[in-house]
Amino acid sequence: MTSRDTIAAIATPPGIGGVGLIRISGPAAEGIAMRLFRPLPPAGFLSHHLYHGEIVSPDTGAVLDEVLISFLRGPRSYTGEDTLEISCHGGPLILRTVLEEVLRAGARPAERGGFTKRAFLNNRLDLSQAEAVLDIITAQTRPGLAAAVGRLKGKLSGRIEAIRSEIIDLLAEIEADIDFSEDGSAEMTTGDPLLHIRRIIERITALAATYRQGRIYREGIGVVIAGRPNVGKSSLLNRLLGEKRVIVTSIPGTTRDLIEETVDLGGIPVRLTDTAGLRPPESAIEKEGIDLVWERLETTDAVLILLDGSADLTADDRELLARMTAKPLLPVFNKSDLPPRLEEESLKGLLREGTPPAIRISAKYGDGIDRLTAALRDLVLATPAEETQETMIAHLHHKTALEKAASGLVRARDGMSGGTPAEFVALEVREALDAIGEITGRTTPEEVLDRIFANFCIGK
Ligand SMILES: Nc1nc2c(ncn2[C@@H]2O[C@H](COP(=O)(O)OP(=O)(O)OP(=O)(O)O)[C@@H](O)[C@H]2O)c(=O)[nH]1
Ligand SMILES: [Mg+2]
Repeated sequence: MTSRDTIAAIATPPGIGGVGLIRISGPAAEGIAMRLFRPLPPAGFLSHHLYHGEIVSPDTGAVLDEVLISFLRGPRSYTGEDTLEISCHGGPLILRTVLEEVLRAGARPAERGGFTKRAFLNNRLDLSQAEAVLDIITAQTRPGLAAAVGRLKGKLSGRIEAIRSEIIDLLAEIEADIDFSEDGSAEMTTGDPLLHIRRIIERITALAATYRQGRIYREGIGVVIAGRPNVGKSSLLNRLLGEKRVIVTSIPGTTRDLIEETVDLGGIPVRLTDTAGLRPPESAIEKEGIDLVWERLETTDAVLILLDGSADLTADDRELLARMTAKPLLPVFNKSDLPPRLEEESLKGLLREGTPPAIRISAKYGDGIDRLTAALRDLVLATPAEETQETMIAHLHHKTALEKAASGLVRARDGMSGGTPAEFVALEVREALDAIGEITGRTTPEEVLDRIFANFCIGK
């Protein structure tokens, strides 16, 4: 596919910067350069060369900016089309003015993800790779970034294509049987295809199971630090951040607002929220703060319950523990530098089964923080570090497509062993094939494509 129209957008973020980039893709790209750029190279623009000059308004002759431009002749460009890139000075007014001239010269404003969508439609990238572009831009940690780069390089596509080609082989086996039995000469041979289908189902299920991990690496997870006043919640947030972000005092009830900061815990972006200490409030302000905590505890992914390890459990501690029944919890005993009063035993009967053992730390002096971050990581990931998958799916619609494919194949398998005619078995297998194709974009409906590219920024 080559587009008939030409799109243009500012590709750098809004604001002031050293350089601002305007990107133009489509058949008018070269004409726009001819119209706006001076001095024109005598032999025209060579592809993949850099030209230094000015953008001049064709109407007024006014010089708008001194720029560097490059013209990339399709298909050797990101979108696969003729592409013009204008590097201007990075000021919002300059960029807007030059973009307006570009639009007047024959381009239209690009929609979100317009360039990447063209790259996809022109087969420069498959859909999972196009999505990886967005994942790279929004990655928050190194492992998340590495996984996204792997997807852009085609690691996921490779696995999907391998599964697809196995399904195609399977379909061929089944359809060969259909042809065969039309002669009336043979019944369907179920031995081989059945084994084959089981193996494919296993591979699909294994890939679908990487979603939880992939999503956590991509989006991160929310953890609320909760506890009664003065147990050291704010001290812990500061410790995990490595800076004095929040006020710490010995006065109970110091923190009033929810304070959210993202930390990188072993590669997972964790949004940590420091909260007001939970107790019967002593003022209207404190009550507001505490109401916010209970609300946030409803929606968070996991809770770090902080207890003062140098004191006995109080009624406020018990109330918090009693109300925390539904979320993954990590109990933490703070102030390990002081003589201990709390023991694991103290929590007996107060925690849900499966809650990990308490970690002893000193937020003030830093003891036990490594063990705490490891335990938090295990809590949110629920898988040990060494089991991290190389290829992870990170988008819900990937998981849905894989599950759809697996259930089609399960129906085919059951049909096959139950003696269903091969034509019907083949139909189920075809459905599975279509579902798998949605991941790489072979069979993805237009509205799903639109939804995916709408998440991109303009200019990408
Ligand atoms: N000895 C000791 N003191 C600590 C430790 N962590 C925090 N503290 C002290 O405990 C007091 C309260 O600390 P904060 O971090 O403000 O406690 P908080 O839970 O945020 O309190 P609120 O905001 O009132 O709910 C301060 O005086 C801290 O210095 C620790 O590990 N050891
Ligand atoms: Mg505090």
